[in-house]
Amino acid sequence: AMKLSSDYFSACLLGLASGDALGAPYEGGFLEQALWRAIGRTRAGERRWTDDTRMSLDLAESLLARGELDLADLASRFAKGYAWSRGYGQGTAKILKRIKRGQDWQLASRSVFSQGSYGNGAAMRAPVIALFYARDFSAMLHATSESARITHSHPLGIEGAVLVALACYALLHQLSTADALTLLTSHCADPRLAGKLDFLQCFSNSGKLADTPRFIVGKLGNGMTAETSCLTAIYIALRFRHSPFEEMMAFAIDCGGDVDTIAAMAGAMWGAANGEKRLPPFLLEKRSYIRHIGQLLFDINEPA
Ligand code: R7I
Ligand code: MG
Ligand code: MG
Ligand code: MG
Repeated sequence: AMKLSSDYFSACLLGLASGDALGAPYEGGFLEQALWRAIGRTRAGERRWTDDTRMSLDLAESLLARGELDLADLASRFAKGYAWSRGYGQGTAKILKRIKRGQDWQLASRSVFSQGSYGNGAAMRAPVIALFYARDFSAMLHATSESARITHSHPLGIEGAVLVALACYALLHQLSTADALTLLTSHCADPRLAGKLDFLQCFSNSGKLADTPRFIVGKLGNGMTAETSCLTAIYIALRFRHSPFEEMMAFAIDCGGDVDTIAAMAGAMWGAANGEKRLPPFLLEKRSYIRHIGQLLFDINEPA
């Protein structure tokens, strides 16, 4: 089996939380940004992260406690972890409040969008599944689409999650950018996402690195939906995979829109590729706990 190291598992989760925390001040309009200036730091001065990291930790804790994906357990952890101040997506917030009140998760999951959400909420936590199933590719694919069911059963919500999990998996296993894109293309069915993947392939073949954030956003998007954010995050991670984290982050901020989530997804991929030593060491909420969870996700993959 390929050699993996716990450093890269921790870095994937820390990269996710770092992108989230560093991107959060730029999300939303004037009011949201003013609010985040007021509540975006803990009393100790650490940068707080948002729903993206909270739900990723809920998912990791559930997988580690149950040893497999257990949707009832995961739904109750998502509900317990819900807090208004983390800026959850509107649909997700409604679903989690229903579960908190005791409604069955399967009923709650269809209460907002009848087909399930096509937001990026399932994709933003998909890196955790790539880590938990780092040595079982087909289990990873299956668990990623299953894990979307509580909040994001829409085909686009699911497919965005699968592409993000695959990209994390590819970078954790140190695949080349060309091989990573081939892998993603072979698991992409939706024509809208496939069209954007074609764009990434062209970018990778041309070796062109100078495209501006404005141009990339025009091609790939910067929204809250899976369709308009997942490929943007994958592009950013592949383009900056050998560059400093701060450069990747600056580009993500310049892209605007759903910055915390695009930077969380790109940050997770970047961390999986680069390991902990290259991550910026700023004061981050629960940094050592997040590192510890990454180590546990590594340990579960170690052949006894
Ligand atoms: O996807 P989700 O959990 O979170 C998305 C964002 C991230 O940026 C987080 O950082 C947080 O800030 O929220 O939230 P959802 O509410 O499931 O989806 C996000 C948005 O996508 C919704 O609020 C809708 O505007 C839109 N959306 C839909 N609109 C119409 N019909 C998602 N699905 C639908 C739909 O089926
Ligand atoms: Mg968020
Ligand atoms: Mg938001
Ligand atoms: Mg967001």
